[in-house]
Amino acid sequence: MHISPVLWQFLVKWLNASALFPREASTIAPYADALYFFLLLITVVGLTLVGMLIFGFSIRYRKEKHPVAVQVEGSTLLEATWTIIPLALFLIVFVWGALLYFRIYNPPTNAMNIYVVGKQWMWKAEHPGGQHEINALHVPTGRPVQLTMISQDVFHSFSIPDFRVKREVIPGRYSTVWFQATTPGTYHIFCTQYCGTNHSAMIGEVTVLSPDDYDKWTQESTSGMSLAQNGERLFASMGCNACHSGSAAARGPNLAGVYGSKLQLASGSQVLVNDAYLRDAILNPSQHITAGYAPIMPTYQGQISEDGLIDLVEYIKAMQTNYRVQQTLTTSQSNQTAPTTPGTVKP
Ligand code: HEC
Ligand SMILES: [Cu+2]
Repeated sequence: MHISPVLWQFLVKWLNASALFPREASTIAPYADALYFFLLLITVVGLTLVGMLIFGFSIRYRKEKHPVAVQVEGSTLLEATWTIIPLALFLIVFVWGALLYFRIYNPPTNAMNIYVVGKQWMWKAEHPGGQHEINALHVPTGRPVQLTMISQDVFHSFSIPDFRVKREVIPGRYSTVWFQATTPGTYHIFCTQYCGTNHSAMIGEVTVLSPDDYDKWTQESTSGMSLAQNGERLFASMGCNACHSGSAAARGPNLAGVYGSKLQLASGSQVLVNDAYLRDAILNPSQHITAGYAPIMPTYQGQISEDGLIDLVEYIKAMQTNYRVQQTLTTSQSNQTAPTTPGTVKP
């Protein structure tokens, strides 16, 4: 829907100034608000119409003028009118909402990915470059950012009202959300699903930086190890490379290039290997056996933290050739990775 830009800006400024309405700080925000204002508009029009009819009829058909009630039999025209107009309005809202939904839930393919782990009661953000943050998230303007989120305990819900972004964060399953920030500044992060005693303290701050400042921030706050590098270490220390050595004689399949591919399973079906599949393959290997291999991989349920799983997933994603794996085999060193304890950031 096209509202005049001047009217739109006036409306938004006025709402922001009255503190009734969050700021619009992402590319999707004006679109979400347009639908919201449309809903508000038809609600107000409907309310006014019904209110006026009640008022008018109660004067017109008052007791003095119509002492005896008259039964009115149906009018096809009237019934058709009050069926078709609301139906049309609801269909407009449905189609509009569906289009917006697909836009919000399908991240652009060039989106940069940041992991978010929710737990009672904090948000942890993990950048591919190895920057770890707690109850904070730094993102650049002008670039689509996808969040791959998971909970370590109960259901949470990740919300940035100023970006019009909100998505459930679920134990045992990755969910994603994306946005593109437009204006440098700081914005609230909330958990919008009651998740226990300190739910109200499960809040944080998104800091939106200009691309230059963001690059500066990335360099200054790196832990020196990318997620994939952490994953490489973990891969060695958990003994994954005993089977996934990448050599032809290995007992497990070569994991190089598996990410993003279609994997043939022993059951005959095919699966797309994405983050969720990799995580599941590590935790529940017996659920989907790769064709041509024996079901010998042990489950790692309860042995690797969500942070560790993210590291492994990032490592397998990054593993396009065997080169790194072979290197790991020869320099196999193990330290890593105790799950982060509350309040501390991994070094
Ligand atoms: C005892 C040998 C063994 C160990 C140890 C092992 N795996 Fe596996 N893995 C296999 C075999 C065999 C398969 C194929 C059959 C299946 O799907 O279970 C497999 C399948 C997989 C898959 C599915 C993708 C594919 O190409 O089939 C992933 C991902 C994976 N392993 C990751 C890991 C990680 C990460 C570790 C360490 C935490 C690990 N594996 C430890 C033997 C092993
Ligand atoms: Cu929560």
